[in-house]
Amino acid sequence: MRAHVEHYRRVGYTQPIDVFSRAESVTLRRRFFEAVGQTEEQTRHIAGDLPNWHTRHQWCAEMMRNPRLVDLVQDLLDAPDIMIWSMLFWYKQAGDVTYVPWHQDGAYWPMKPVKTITAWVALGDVDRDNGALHFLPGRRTDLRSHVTLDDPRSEFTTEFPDAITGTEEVAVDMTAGQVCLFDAYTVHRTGPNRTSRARIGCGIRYTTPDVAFDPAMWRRYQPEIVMLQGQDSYGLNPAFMRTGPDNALSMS
Ligand SMILES: O=C(O)CCC(=O)C(=O)O
Repeated sequence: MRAHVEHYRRVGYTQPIDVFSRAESVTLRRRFFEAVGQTEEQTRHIAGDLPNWHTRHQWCAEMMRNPRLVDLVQDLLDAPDIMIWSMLFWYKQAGDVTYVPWHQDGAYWPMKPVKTITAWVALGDVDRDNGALHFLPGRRTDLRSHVTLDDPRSEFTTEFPDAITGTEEVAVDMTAGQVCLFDAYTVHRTGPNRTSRARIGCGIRYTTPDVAFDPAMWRRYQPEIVMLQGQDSYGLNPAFMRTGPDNALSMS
């Protein structure tokens, strides 16, 4: 078994894996700043989510279709038919005090069954000081009910119910262009950005066509599903199916 699959099956996430070259990651980062109208030198808070650019920007569609990435996702999903249902940019501008509390993604998602591999792409170097991913290692198959969290610095209003100590968690430092993959049951968080370097991550959510999304339940953003490879022989999500971006900016 490939080492990253073995690691993922044991602890719920992979070690950082080289996918995009440094040059590619520089281009992705530049495209991101162009799209949000900011520069590396002058970063600002962006209110709200940055969802589903895979159906809006050609460079994002190319990122999610990167063959090295799809190969990794296929290993973990272990299925020939793969679709992407969402892409979310996670942006922490320089000095961003907000954090993402401990959570399981699947606890928020109206999908049946709950099945997703997230590929979190580092568009720049990421470490504990600027908001790295932290995991609670362990492969889980249950979702816990999250409890209310009343903290203006938290990105979410609920969090994973169990207290987690510093000795249990693992922070994952990444270099630009690396990818960390994890599943919908894995408990994770990110801290604030205490540096003058913007931290940009892109979470690409992959699943399989046997998963049904509940159209009534989505509030913050809706799934936008694009088939990556294989076939959708289930047809469970007609309201969310898309073909791809209409914007021609490519990665180069
Ligand atoms: O990058 C972040 O700040 C949070 C990422 C996250 O929680 C996710 O992709 O599920």
